[in-house]
Amino acid sequence: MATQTPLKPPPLTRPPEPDDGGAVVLERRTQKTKPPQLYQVVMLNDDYTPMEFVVVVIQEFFSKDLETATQIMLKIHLDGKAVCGVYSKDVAATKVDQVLEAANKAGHPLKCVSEPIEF
Ligand code: TYC
Repeated sequence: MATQTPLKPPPLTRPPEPDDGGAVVLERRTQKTKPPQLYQVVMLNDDYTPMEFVVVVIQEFFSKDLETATQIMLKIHLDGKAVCGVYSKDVAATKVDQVLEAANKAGHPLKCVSEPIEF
């Protein structure tokens, strides 16, 4: 009876490391997925929109309580702009649309923009 030679394992791409536990890593990949880009919604000051309207908008669309909304409004008034919230791209764009639509309806020139956050 002819003895069969056992199948040879494929050649290693490199010698096994002492801590391999017998496993052979054929290829190491660097992680490809990045966390999604976040966007901040920045509200801008103007000379005409009433402070009370801005406070209500910040409360309603950015889920802030009265005190926080008032602080953000005052920061915009004093510094020219302030961040109202940080979101994914789509949600930030929706917030901007909601604010601009509410301002247009009320006849106020209130503006806000969304911008990618830089780290
Ligand atoms: N500057 C406005 C005023 O004095 C108030 C205001 C605050 C307007 C914030 C816009 O985003 C704004 N009536």
